[in-house]
Amino acid sequence: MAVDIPQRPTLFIDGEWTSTLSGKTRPTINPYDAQVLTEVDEAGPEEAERAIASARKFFDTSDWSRQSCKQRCALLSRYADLLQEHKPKLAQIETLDTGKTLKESEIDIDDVTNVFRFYAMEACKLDHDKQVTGELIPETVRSTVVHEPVGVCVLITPWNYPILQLCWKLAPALATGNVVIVKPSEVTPLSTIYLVKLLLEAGFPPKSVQLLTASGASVGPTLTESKDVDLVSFTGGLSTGRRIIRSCAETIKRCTVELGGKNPNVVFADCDLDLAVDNVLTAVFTHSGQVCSSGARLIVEDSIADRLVAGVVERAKQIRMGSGLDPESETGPLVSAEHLAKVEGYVKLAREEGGKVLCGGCRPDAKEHPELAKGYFFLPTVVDRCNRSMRIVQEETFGPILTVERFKDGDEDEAVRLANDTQYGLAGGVQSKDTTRAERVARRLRHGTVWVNTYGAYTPQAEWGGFGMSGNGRELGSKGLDEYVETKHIWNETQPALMGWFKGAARM
Ligand code: TXE
Repeated sequence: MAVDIPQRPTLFIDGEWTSTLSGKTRPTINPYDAQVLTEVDEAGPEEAERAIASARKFFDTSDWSRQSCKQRCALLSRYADLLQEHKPKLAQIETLDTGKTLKESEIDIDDVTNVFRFYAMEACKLDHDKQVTGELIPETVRSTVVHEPVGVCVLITPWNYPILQLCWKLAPALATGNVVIVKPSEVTPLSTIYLVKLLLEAGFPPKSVQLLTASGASVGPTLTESKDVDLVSFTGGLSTGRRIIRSCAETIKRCTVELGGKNPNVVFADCDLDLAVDNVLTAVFTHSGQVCSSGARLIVEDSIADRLVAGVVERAKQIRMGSGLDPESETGPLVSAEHLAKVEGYVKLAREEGGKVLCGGCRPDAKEHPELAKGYFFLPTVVDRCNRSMRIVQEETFGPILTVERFKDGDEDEAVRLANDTQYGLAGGVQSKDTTRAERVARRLRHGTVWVNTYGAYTPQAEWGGFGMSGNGRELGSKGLDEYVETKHIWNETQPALMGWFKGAARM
């Protein structure tokens, strides 16, 4: 199948595909071989201003936000069908741009198809106004709670799951009648361009969506500071998240952020060892560790630690790396040269801090694997002898690096203490055959999602998001919809009378 890589113009503003006035472009690179896939338009503040103005006008003057949910949700369902129809092409584009395997790209598309279908149903629940009745409401009053869209929503997404992260925001935002300005990562913009084209094909009004391909630095401040933007939903790194929250504070705009994690995977001695090894591998090495919920911290009970770690190392060495398009590949490269340098830096740091690298820790050998030499590959890495004082344990490396910490036999409290001893709180795992204990520990973890005897699954019906510095707000589930909804109370006095509060009050 010929790959349909989106071509310029790649900005979608005021209902039209367009390029920048300056003619500025940016290459997008295939991380498998460092070749340029294509050039996309690089928007600047001027294009961001135009997109905001168009979105604002459309939200304020069109009937889009006043349509019945049924009408909008028909579009969502149509979109879900289109995602499936275009899955082969869309998956190829995602794989070329991010380096992830085709299988992972396809799973992402299936997952977000379900997210669109879920919100097509869920949003309709908000179409019914809530009548407030009871002894606190006078009989003459009609008290109604109604739901409205928030308005102009800026959706800023990262490079690790471009399709998935965008659709988690797009589906609830559009289902509830908002207007969106989409800003994908400059590292992986291609699937987002394709997704916007499919929105138009599904029949969403052209001005309900605007697309800016650009770096965060060139359009970010214009988008997040604007008084005409009502909401920013951001997924990305901690330092950018902080900057965005500060910038949104000026206009008190709604702002939800998902900022990654440093996620513990707690393994008790009574686990099924083969299952635990498998879960630890899946948790940390899927998509080369470029996953916000990656189980990068192994916290293991002393008596089985050596056996478990040996099993993980043995299997980590066998992970087949390669082109995401090759069905034999189990994992692909890191996303960029810059990110590879960051991951390499963390392994160097780990060694300096006293960690013992048991496998990986470098790029694949170029003589042994010449086919991997041009790409940004990094071997699955296990670092033993780690503790909480080390930066490799505290900071998100976002690479295929597993750190190993041990806790005393039988000391559940210590396991929980270690697992919660992080500035983040996005996700975690518990591996134990004792399901009562596993459930108890899961409830004690200060993390937004906890997997027991598995790792990584999610469902559109259940909320996703973090405690602590992993962010605020939630995506997915009914709370994921609430982020995009304003709630209004209408108190309607049907038999008005003088209130008589001020003595001077009288009929004129
Ligand atoms: O992310 P950024 P980067 C983590 C991971 C990674 C680190 C840095 O640890 O190594 O973050 O990655 C846009 N105003 N995560 O630098 O900068 C940017 O263009 C508005 C975790 O790539 O956070 C992109 O679209 N937007 C994460 C998006 O923010 C701005 C997934 C994310 O980029 C902006 C990816 C600004 N001032 C990385 N500056 C997760 N939570 O899953 C940048 N952007």
